Amino acid sequence: MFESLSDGLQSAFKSLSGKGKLTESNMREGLDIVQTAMLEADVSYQVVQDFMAHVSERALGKRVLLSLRPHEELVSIVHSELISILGPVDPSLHLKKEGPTIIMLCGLQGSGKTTTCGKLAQLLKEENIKPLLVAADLQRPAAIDQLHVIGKQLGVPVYSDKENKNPVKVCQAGVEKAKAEDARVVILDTAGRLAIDKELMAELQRIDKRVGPDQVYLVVDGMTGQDAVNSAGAFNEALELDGVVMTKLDGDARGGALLSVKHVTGVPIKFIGTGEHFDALEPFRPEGMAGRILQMGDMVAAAREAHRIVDEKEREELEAKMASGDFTLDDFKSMMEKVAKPGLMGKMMGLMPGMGQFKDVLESDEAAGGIRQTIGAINSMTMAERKNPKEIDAQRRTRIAKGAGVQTPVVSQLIKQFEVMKPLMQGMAGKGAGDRMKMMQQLQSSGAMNDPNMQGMKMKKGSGKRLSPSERAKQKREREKLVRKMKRNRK
Ligand SMILES: Nc1nc2c(ncn2[C@@H]2O[C@H](COP(=O)(O)OP(=O)(O)OP(=O)(O)O)[C@@H](O)[C@H]2O)c(=O)[nH]1
Ligand SMILES: [Mg+2]
Repeated sequence: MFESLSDGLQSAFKSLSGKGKLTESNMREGLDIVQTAMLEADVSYQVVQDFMAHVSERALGKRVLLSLRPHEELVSIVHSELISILGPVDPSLHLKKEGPTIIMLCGLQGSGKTTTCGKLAQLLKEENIKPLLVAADLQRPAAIDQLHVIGKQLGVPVYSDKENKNPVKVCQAGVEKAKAEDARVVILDTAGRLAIDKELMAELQRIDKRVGPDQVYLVVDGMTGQDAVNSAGAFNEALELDGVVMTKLDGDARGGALLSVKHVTGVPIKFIGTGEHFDALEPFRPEGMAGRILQMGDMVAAAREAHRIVDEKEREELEAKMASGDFTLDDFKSMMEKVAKPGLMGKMMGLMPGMGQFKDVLESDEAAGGIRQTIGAINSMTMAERKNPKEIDAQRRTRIAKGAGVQTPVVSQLIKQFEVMKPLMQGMAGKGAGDRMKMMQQLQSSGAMNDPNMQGMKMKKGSGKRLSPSERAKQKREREKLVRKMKRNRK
């Protein structure tokens, strides 16, 4: 996720860390690298300018320049400014007490609307809330079948009417069906188009007016850059969005859409899609995301992922252990054996603080070897050591490393990582998905939202017009020119 943006920011911090004494010009160099990284990630120019204005103002302050560790100060400034352009987020679906809550998903063609319908249904099911999906995409006959396939896979009812050509009528009938079947949430899967067109907007507005959805979410493909985000502005003007679902962040998204969308639509991202499977939807947490971008990891997401991997019964056992604080390295080992599926480990590691740099290694062919090393290290510990890794001193570490045929730091790293993880897992254990969401909310409101910069920050709306290929090419050329210029200036 956002590798080049992350790498760019890391090199900015590195450029400062080697300096003995920091001057304003040193810091400006570092800031230039930050700005280049943002532009190269295809973040909207307006957003980059606002962002840099805030970061520079803080980074060039005396306190930072006189600090002994200015690069760390810059990391923390960039971190908090990233959080402020991404949030604050309200992750609640605002379910009504009485009657079904209607959620409408809209967006450009192929952005992931139908898949997200399935993911939301799965999330609701995990919370024992009954959803019903409505096939309101009447543009493609296959769209209706696609939703039925998803419904079958998830065991969730789907309403459709192939005879009816009026999406408003289909949605209304779907809501009636939900009432009759006691479904608590109705999710409308609407039609996408290749470009913004008046007809589509009018159709969505008719559904909005006549069916009255409680929540309207825009689904945006996170792989696309800022030009896709421009179209988001038009959706917001037509529909008054309640939030954005940003999909495909598991691919090689550069981050442009992610960092620009709130600025353009005025509404923050509510959920992110991180895979094609139905469990790959996460409530969006700006501070977690800022952490991931800065390769500081996201423990909450890692813990959540871990919960999803183990099956129900094991999960109960594991949760009981975690809740009582009995979670040992032995349990960690059996968890490792489970997650030793290709790709999964790298994903988890990317989410853990300080483990970001191992992600590439773990995703390579050596992945299996790395996991084997860890498992081997645990295997050469005594049971007492596995129960109480705090007691493993330097001497024991060396012994364990020898026994497992690994370097001593492998063992140290493992113990450290386990100690960080344990209290967090204990906190997350025994909580339902709803409670976990609440915990995340608490985490979120724990200060990140008190940022004074957020208040009164005016949202500029995009024109909503999709750029033509030649306009896009021109924009790209200009951006590249700017980046080249900045690189030259640095030399
Ligand atoms: N990797 C990845 N793929 C995704 C994600 N979300 C959706 N997709 C894929 O994107 C493609 C399009 O998804 P759909 O859900 O059909 O998109 P849509 O917006 O309903 O498309 P239309 O109905 O044609 O407008 C499918 O191949 C999905 O599997 C995601 O978070 N990650
Ligand atoms: Mg669809």
